[in-house]
Amino acid sequence: MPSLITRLLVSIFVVALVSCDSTDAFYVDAGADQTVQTGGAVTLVGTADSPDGSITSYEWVKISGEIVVLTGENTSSASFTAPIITADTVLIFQLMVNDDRGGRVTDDVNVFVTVLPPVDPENPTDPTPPPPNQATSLETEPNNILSEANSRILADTISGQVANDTDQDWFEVNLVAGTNYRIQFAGSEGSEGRWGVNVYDTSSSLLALMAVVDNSSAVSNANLDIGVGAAGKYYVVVESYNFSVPTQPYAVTVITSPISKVEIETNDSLLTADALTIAEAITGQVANDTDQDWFSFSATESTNYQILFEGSEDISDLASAEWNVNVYDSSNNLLASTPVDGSDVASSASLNVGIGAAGTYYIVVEYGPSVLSEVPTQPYTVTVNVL
Ligand SMILES: [Ca+2]
Ligand SMILES: [Ca+2]
Ligand SMILES: [Ca+2]
Ligand SMILES: [Ca+2]
Repeated sequence: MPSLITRLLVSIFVVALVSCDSTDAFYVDAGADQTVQTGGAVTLVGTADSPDGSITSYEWVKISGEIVVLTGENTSSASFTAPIITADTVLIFQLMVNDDRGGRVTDDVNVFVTVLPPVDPENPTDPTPPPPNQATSLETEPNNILSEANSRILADTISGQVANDTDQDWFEVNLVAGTNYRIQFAGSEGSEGRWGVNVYDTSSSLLALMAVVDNSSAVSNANLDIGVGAAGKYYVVVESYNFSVPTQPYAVTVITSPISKVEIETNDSLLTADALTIAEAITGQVANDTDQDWFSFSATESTNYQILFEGSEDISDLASAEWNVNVYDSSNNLLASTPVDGSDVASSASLNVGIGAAGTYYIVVEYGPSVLSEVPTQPYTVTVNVL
């Protein structure tokens, strides 16, 4: 018969083995790291297993980051609303799980909170907004004037509807200088209705306009890229375009643009011209019949340059729009000019200019008024190349 001490040692060894087993197989996983937009809903889902015992408690604790209110923190799945932030941040949560054998395991998870919507890493160049029925928020009427603007567009995809030819839907957005923004618009009309998507500053000056025409049954996505010269409040306004009232909902949101060069309004004079880099396209838009878009480039002596303009208005009956593309020297002398008819699917124009003296030269894009032509409603690009 084993001595008492031997029996005691064996018992301790067995207990140690069980304890060891229990801890080895007992695991918890707090889930994959997540990225959400400020104000978004977050659900943390943990998984845990104690093969030799049963789980007695879950506890989610935030161990780093802004204050949040957790619900379900004593269950396997906790949720909270991401804090409202002005700069990207990270929250770190820990899930602690106990079992009835005295085991305890923990795991951490990071939640990255971003000011702007996260860009799909699989498709970083052309993020597509969700269709209107998947919008995260609804417009709140009345939102028909600047002072009634809805204010959550930067945090949400908003779904709205243009009720009649006088309904304007105003959405306020805080933008900063130095960042390019993309207004993503989605709507499926399948008829003659069309939307006008406008950007205004706080003085109600129109900075950009895009008409969205959709005569197909498919969702029509349209992007309007803008840059602003000063930080502050700006307004995205959706309305019917040219009295063609759409009947279906639309979705609109604002994200950071994947385009590196976008015109910065107001750029309506030589002194406020946007600087171009040779061989790098810039995207712009002629907002109305008085909008001029000035772009400057540095030319070297005795060099020939190509000014390449690309734009198309070939959408429904808006095809009669026309641009003028002009080249000036720094004394405002017109060196070259061409109209661009937007009626072709791929409308483009190429102006070749020989530069005698080194200096700063200017390209000006504007509405080309001629018989029957209308103000363009679609974006264009301009590129200066060395010939
Ligand atoms: Ca509305
Ligand atoms: Ca409205
Ligand atoms: Ca413009
Ligand atoms: Ca302009």
